[in-house]
Amino acid sequence: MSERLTLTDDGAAALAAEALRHVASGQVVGLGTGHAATAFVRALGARVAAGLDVRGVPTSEATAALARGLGIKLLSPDDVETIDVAVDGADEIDPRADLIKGYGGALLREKVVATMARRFVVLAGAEKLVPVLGTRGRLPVEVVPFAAAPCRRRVEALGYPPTLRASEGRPVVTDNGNLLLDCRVGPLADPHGLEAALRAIPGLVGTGLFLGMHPTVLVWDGARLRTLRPEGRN
Ligand code: A5P
Repeated sequence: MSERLTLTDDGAAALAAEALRHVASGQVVGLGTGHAATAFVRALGARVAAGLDVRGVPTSEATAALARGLGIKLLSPDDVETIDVAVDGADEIDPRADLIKGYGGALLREKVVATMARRFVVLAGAEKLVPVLGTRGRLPVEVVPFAAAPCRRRVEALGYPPTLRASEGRPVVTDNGNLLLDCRVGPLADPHGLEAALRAIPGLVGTGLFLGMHPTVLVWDGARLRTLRPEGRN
């Protein structure tokens, strides 16, 4: 997959417009994080300004601030039992529509919201499609600060050298007050096994593997939009 291809603002807007077709008045909507999700939140905000009645459950403080500014009323996972539809981006999408997420750092809240949703809609440029998860070489995981060092050692021992995510010389702190390890991976032969192994590490509270969630994946290929037909699903 070419790293040169990136989702243009026009592509993101086209994906966002299509995702809006999955939203109805009165619904609770999960609001993702990142470029594509931001385009959706902006499009949803325009609809809300025109009278659409929805509540949003944001996956990050950045998305919450954006949505609030657009007049979208917000709820937290505490307030609702289910979310009608969640809309988010992804960093890798395999042919079964399993995902890697978290390059933007919001993986834990994103997974909470996605798993609460009756329908999960993923918006992505075609550059995010990979033959096998891990192809882009990076899997983010979230760890509590107290356990950062042992988590690093345990992840390294599994064979996935981790790098503490930093920005301007300081560790990146998530909206949950945690730290991020970017694990160096290759194409993953057994993502479910890796998920189980990682989640067994005390202090590791989330991974960027989004497996078996059966999202509806909308893909922008630079000229047109299509819905992914996942392998193994009717
Ligand atoms: C945020 O943590 C991520 O999971 C994003 O959803 C993902 O990185 C996709 O973002 P873009 O739409 O910005 O590529």
